[in-house]
Amino acid sequence: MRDYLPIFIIPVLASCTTIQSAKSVEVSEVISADLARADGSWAGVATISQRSDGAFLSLTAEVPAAGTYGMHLHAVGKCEAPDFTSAGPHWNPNMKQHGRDNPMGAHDGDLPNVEAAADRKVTLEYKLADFMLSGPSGLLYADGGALVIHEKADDYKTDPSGNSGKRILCGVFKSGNRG
Ligand SMILES: [Cu+2]
Ligand SMILES: [Zn+2]
Repeated sequence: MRDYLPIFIIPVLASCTTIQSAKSVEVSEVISADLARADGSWAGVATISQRSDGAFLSLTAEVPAAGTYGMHLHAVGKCEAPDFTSAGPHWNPNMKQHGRDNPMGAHDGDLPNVEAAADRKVTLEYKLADFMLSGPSGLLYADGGALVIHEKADDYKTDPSGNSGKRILCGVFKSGNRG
């Protein structure tokens, strides 16, 4: 009987490993931004979760019409309607140019375009590369940050903002569940 024992042990160990890795994703911090339109009405929410496997942005929002819209993290946590210029330029702690298709790019705040169908809803789950919340290179450093959605698609190359036009939705990121 002793000779057969290892055969039984192996599947048990394998299933324990699976359970442990599923549990090991820990969320250390979540920040959120309520998005407002130029008239001040609520248009959705964006959250950034700092997890053990990376930082993830999730978004649910309503845009004015079906279409493609540019979206960025901007450097200043201030959304003053109606033009939201108060949110400043794209978040850019590494002093790059705009756009993932720009050889001199990209800004840390450059995000993929979002698309809406006839229901005007946009949703996104996106992993942010090399993202930092705090410290001198972090989004929340000094004056915080903002998520901005623009009236047109971002062309991913034209400095400084991808020809994405006016700012139509804006939300300020602030600290949430720390710890
Ligand atoms: Cu922008
Ligand atoms: Zn940019």
